[in-house]
Amino acid sequence: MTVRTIATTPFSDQKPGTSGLRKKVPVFQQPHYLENFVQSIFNSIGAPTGSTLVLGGDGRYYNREAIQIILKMAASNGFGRVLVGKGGILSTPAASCVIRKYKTFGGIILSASHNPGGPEGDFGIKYNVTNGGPAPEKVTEEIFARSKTIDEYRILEAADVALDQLGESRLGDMIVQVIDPVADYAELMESLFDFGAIRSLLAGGFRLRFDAMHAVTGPYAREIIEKRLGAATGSVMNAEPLPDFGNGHPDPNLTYAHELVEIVYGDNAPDFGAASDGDGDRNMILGKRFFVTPSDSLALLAANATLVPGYKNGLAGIARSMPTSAAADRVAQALGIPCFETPTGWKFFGNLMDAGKVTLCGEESFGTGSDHVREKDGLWAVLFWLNILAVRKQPVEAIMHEHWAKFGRNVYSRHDYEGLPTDAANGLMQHLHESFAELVGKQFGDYKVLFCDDFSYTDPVDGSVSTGQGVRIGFVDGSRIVFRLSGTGTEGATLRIYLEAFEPDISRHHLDAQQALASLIAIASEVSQLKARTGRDHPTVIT
Ligand code: VG1
Ligand code: CO
Repeated sequence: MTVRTIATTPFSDQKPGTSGLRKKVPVFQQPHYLENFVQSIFNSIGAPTGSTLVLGGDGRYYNREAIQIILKMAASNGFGRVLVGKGGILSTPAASCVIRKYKTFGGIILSASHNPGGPEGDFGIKYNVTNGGPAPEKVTEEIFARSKTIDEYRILEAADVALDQLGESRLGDMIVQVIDPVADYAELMESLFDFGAIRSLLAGGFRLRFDAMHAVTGPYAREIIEKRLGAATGSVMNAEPLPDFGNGHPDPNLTYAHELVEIVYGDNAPDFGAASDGDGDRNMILGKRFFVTPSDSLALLAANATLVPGYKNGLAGIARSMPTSAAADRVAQALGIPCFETPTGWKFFGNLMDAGKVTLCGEESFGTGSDHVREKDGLWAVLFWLNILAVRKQPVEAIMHEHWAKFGRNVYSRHDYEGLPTDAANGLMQHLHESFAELVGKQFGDYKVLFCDDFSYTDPVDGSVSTGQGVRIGFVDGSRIVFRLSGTGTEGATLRIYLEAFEPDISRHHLDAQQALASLIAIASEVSQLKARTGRDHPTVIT
């Protein structure tokens, strides 16, 4: 086996977005494209010779090919060992768990998360650091800088590694250790939650459906929910991971998880429904004919955390991304703990968790997690809910209404406009920036603008500053509209409009969010000149 040094030239578009580098599969299949990025990672991170790396992905199209390339490159870049999930599979939270448990130098996760897969679909790659979390901005910036000047990469000339049986094999001077992708993660879940109580709940006739959406969580959910917790066989649906996710869009929301939604809103509905995304880090929570918004879910988990063994001593603090509703802030205030507001993307939570400042974190984009790993964790959120339901023995809807009665309701919705021409989307954001001065103090019906800004964040742990994180329009009554452009898409631009109004009046807590937010939705269109600039007046996806 010989190490080959291959001459290459840079690609100009390898800037990691909100969560790693995501591109269409054919882009990654170009000669040297993946290799350039992987070598740029290795060139930036300075792993000492003999270091251990974790490697796995969500099983989407091109996962296996990419794993073979990365293994051969790791072997020629001084790594001593790679822990790779069997079949090349590791969910994002499981990868984080393995990095932490075995104290490896870092890990590479192959995923484009909730984006569709297949030969014409999306692929992605990201690097996670020693704490198990996504590389912080200073690391991703360094990787991007290296990618712009790269002129060679190193790869071993060798036969492909067998990935389908557990055990160790040698690749050059490096050991490839194929691990069970589920075992360490399942053990961690068992250490946090009261599996006995959840087992009794399920044995008592409580019915649930978990939709793995033909993505990575199938094997995890089968092992944990059906095998260890005893849910009826078939409770986990679409459990077979497929390279194209069965032609689906593995995004757990009311639009894309419609098969589950029909069951949970249909006759003979189960008591609980949940879904996860392509790489297993997102979650959607449903009760019988009832949808829990991710922002409310974070708040509810925080308010009930001490019912769960892993959190029985309470929380150090909570963090939420800026566009996430302030429901969690109200709980934090009641608990007398801090609540941090960070930019979008899980990488901003890592420092807060490492410093012991926060225990729970969440994003409105169906992301919830805690300091048990350093990624958001879909199945963890589902188990957290099940543990609470096992203790409280009330329906999801009743628990949520009780929560609102106590804390008030932050009515919330996000409207996404996908596939916009990039110029139109940039122009709209530019227009908003130019309107700040004119908007402040302006009255729109019942709503008066209190402030406008572009969110920037100073990390309280390392002092790093992140600017340009989304335009906020805050109203006098605490309502809010936020505009952001997505950093995970691979086609045109996606505009996200986040809408939030606080409703203390219990007699209005049952209202549909779109109705309750109608005025804010109209204001958002007006101030952004949405129709004129994009030609659209209706969102692609509403969550
Ligand atoms: C989106 C979400 C963000 C999330 C990110 C990665 O980013 O809004 O909250 O952290 O996806 O999630 P953006 O830049 O498109 O808004 V995942 O499950 O795709 O890793
Ligand atoms: Co994801």
